[in-house]
Amino acid sequence: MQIDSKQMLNIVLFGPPGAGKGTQSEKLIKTLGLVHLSTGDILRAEKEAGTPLGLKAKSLMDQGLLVPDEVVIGMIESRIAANLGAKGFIFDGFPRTVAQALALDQMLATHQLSISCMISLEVAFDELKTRLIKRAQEQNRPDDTPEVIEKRIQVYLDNTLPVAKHYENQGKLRAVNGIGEIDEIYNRIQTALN
Ligand code: B4P
Repeated sequence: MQIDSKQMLNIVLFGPPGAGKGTQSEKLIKTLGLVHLSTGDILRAEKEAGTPLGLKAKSLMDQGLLVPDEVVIGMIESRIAANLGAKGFIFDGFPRTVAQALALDQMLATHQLSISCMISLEVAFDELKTRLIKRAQEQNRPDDTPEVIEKRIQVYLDNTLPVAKHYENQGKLRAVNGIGEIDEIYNRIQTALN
């Protein structure tokens, strides 16, 4: 794994919608003490607060579409700048397009930082749909309806999957089987990080 000159551990947690990025991030931040940057969580907080950004994001998110690159890039940029003394970052749900990945690499480079590795959670689409429909019943998220789930998976295939190739080309991609018990998957991630 590549650690930058400032010895920060910067992990991209990657995967399709419902792969368990948020679930595994929670465990990783506890053990590794990294700063958690989840664009999904930040956007949902903006939505709940009814900010102009949240209102703009709401209709896109509820349709399963991506929020514009410049919006999410700006959100991440300010949070990196505010946490330069941290042990490192977990980027959860970001980058979701190649343009976001290029922007992330560039903004880290301006602080002499870089991505250490990308953990890609691999989960079959049937399992993703089952998980998200279950979450819809538990949490009532408007983007977890069957039609919107189909759209989110299509957006993932069209726009997000090429991001894995971007980090594979840099020798940073680690694929992890994302099916099984949550602790079992977490152990696989730890093995991949070691
Ligand atoms: P996110 O919040 O990133 O949502 P996600 O992909 O659905 O979630 P995740 O993979 O984290 O799944 P989770 O752990 O919750 O994005 C939501 C929306 O925000 C996007 O559609 C987009 O509109 C917008 N957005 C976010 N980032 C953006 C960006 N960078 N650019 C543009 N737009 C952006 O797990 C899902 C469910 O599975 C949970 O219920 C969990 O309990 C369950 N689960 C987890 N692991 C399991 C396991 N091992 N077995 C069984 N169930 C499991």
